[in-house]
Amino acid sequence: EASSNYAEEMDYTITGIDGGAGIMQSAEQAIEDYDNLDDWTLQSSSEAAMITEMEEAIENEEPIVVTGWDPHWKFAAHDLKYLDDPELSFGEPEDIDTLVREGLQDDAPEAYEILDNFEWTADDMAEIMYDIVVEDIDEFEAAQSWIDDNEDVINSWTEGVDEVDGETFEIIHGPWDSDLSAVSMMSIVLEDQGYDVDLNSVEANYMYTAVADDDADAMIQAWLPHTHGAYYEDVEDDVENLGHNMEGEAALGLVVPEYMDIDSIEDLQE
Ligand code: PBE
Repeated sequence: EASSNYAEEMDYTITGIDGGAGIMQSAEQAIEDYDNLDDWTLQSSSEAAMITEMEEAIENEEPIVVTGWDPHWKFAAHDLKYLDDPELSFGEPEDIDTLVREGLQDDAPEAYEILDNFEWTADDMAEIMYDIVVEDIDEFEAAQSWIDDNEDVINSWTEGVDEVDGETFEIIHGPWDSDLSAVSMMSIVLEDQGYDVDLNSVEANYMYTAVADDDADAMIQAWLPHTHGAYYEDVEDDVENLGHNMEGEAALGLVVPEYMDIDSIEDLQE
């Protein structure tokens, strides 16, 4: 059978990303939840390194299992599929929330209102991400061209909001392409409003503590309730959640190339 050597060929390894990512905790959970994964290990690296390994495997039509998520450009660039996850180790499709520091409404009511109004779709985000990574366009250029094409959407966030005069505003984000696309877009929107926006990238858990400790004004990539659930729980009382900016479209799991003839995490060999 074609699939019989997959596990050995992959050295019983799931190719992951940076250790702080929520999806890595979910993948460790999957190794616990599925008996057939007892002998498997999760390899951590970075999103870029994972993608390189995945693209090398695809080039050679070799098997590979990676930690994968949506929105993400990889599904537009390659034929990939999620493995079924009957144990829900990776949770159900989830939301992406906007979190701000306490007191922001008083200190920066204009930014607060825009962030409160902010909502978009997985397609919107994937479009910017694709331009940045696949088309190799500068992130702010890619974000600007999405903004130019979506004036109505932007107006629905900014309508009636006063301009400000060069106040600084700090957005904290994680080290992934999804975050980069979203914060590049929001930084342009806030700069157009008159803010001087700083973007800072940190490991996942520090996004949450930064907003809770007032070291950052906002984060716009809280993947909840599952992926960042543990990080969120720790700071829930010390941040303000402005609700979903994307609803029910964030999905996570183990992802393989279409040519692998398995469909479920349960099909990975012991
Ligand atoms: N991700 C992208 C992140 C959230 C956004 C799925 C890699 C994570 O796992 O924490």
